Amino acid sequence: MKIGVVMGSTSDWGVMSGATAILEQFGIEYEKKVLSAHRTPAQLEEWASGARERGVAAIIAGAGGAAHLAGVVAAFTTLPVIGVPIKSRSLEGLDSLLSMVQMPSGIPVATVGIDGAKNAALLAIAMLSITDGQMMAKLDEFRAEQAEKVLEAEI
Ligand code: RP5
Repeated sequence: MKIGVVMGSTSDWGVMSGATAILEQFGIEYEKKVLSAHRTPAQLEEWASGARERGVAAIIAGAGGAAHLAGVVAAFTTLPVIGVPIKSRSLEGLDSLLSMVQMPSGIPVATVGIDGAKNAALLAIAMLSITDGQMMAKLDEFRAEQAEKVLEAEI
């Protein structure tokens, strides 16, 4: 199983690379793609609707502005879709957040915080861990290391 990572523009990569870094840290295969809901709608449909057949287990979709990318992806697949609202130039990402998190009933997008690409990856990994014991163990280890850092921190 792999994770699909899609973003609306190359300008999103600075944030979205945070998700792929986590996936690499956990040794998870992924496919990444730049596709836009408004600039390349036909190609986005093809990519999203074929994702399950390509062995994708969950999709992380990052976009800024009127960030309809994640919602459109969710319209074309029944795989879980995790939305990453990207901080926009004019409204600090509030527009991205609201357009993702307020999906109308029936087509959900699990939305993380603004620029929350790392958490999106961790959420996708948690989904994989439901049926993958090795992934569950890696997540436990990640959490334990995180706790250790907090406890060791000196001020
Ligand atoms: C969205 O518009 C993209 O996801 C990006 O966050 C934002 C700006 O895109 P560019 O103008 O930088 O290509 O579609």
